[in-house]
Parts: sequence; structure tokens; C-alpha cells
Amino acid sequence: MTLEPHAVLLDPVSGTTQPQARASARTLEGMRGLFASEHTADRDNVVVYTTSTAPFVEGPGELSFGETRIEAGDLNGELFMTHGHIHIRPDGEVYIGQSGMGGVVLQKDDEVKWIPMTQNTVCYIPPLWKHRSVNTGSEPFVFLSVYPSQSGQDYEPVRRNGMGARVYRAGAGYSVIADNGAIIADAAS
Ligand code: S6P
Ligand code: ZN
Repeated sequence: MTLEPHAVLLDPVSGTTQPQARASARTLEGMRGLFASEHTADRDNVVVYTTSTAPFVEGPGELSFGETRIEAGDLNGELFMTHGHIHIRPDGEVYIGQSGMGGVVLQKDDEVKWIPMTQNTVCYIPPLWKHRSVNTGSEPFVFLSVYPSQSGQDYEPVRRNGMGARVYRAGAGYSVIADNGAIIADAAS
């Protein structure tokens, strides 16, 4: 089965697709263990990010795409972010900035990279790089992701070993700090 040619409308602020085949929301409780510190029970239901996926089929050559919206916020200074994963099949992906400010932490073996993003930035994620996106601004950060629908997402390597770096609020800006303490990026805002 394949899909007919069709159009999907994106809302670059709410981070939704129309039509929408799948929607998800991750709360702080749903992300327990991923931030460097623990949240308090009164913040269990705080939404960190939502996703909205357009209709897709998982077949050879087929693509999937959808919006991700990361809320502005932090947990003890560590900026709100996605879970992060690696594709099960060695497929690349693109992220296209829609609104707000953020970036992507990417890791492959001992290499860690930070790609800052804003509206219209295209971040190319090559095969075999773990990837996690982060909101560095004071508004929601929304981006579109496009990837082969058979890629699959493996969350375990990130849950087990992290991403090699974390992104913290620093004054009005942010710092990307490697697990060994090295500063990978520093931005004023
Ligand atoms: C899928 C792609 C994105 C993420 C989304 C949420 O390959 O990278 O659509 O699924 O940004 O992140 P995560 O890490 O929870 O899947
Ligand atoms: Zn991905």
C-alpha cells in the first residue's frame, strides 16, 4: 500500500499537522531519568514537548513527517528537550525550523555536535548519529522532521548513555556542556 499524492498543512506555532494521524505529549514524569536532576512531584504533569505526525505508511521508499513543539522551560537550569534516539535503520533525517529558537545535539561515537536552529534552518542529521532537540528560547520551539518511514527509533542508547552533552540556561543565553565538562557552545541569547 502507498499513499496518494496529498498536501498537509503545518501550523508553525502550535506545532500541529492537518490532517494528523498521530499525536503525543511527553511530560516531565514521562521523561524521568533523562535530565541530569530530578523534578518534584508538583511538576509531574508539566508538558515538555508534543508531536503531531501526518498520515504515513511504513513501506519501502515512503517518508514520514511531522511537527515537534518543545515548550520553553528548564529543570534546574537544564533546558527542555526531546528524549532523543538513534534510527534503527541507518537513515538520515532533516529538521526544518518553524518558529522559536533551539538546536540539536548530535552524537556519534566520541563526537558530539551542536547545531543551532531557528525559523527556516535546515538541520541535516546523517545516518548513525543520535539526535535530541532542545528549546533555547523563551517561546515554544517548533520544527518539522522528515525521515524514511521505515527508519524506526531506538530510545535505549540515549536512555542508557545520554547524548554526550547537556544544554543549560546561562544568563539570557545558553551553554552546551560536554559530559567531560568542556564547553561545546556558548550563546548570549
Ligand atoms: C523522528 C524524528 C522526530 C522525533 C521528535 C520527538 O525520527 O527525529 O520526529 O521523533 O522530534 O523526539 P523523540 O526523541 O521523542 O522521538
Ligand atoms: Zn529521528
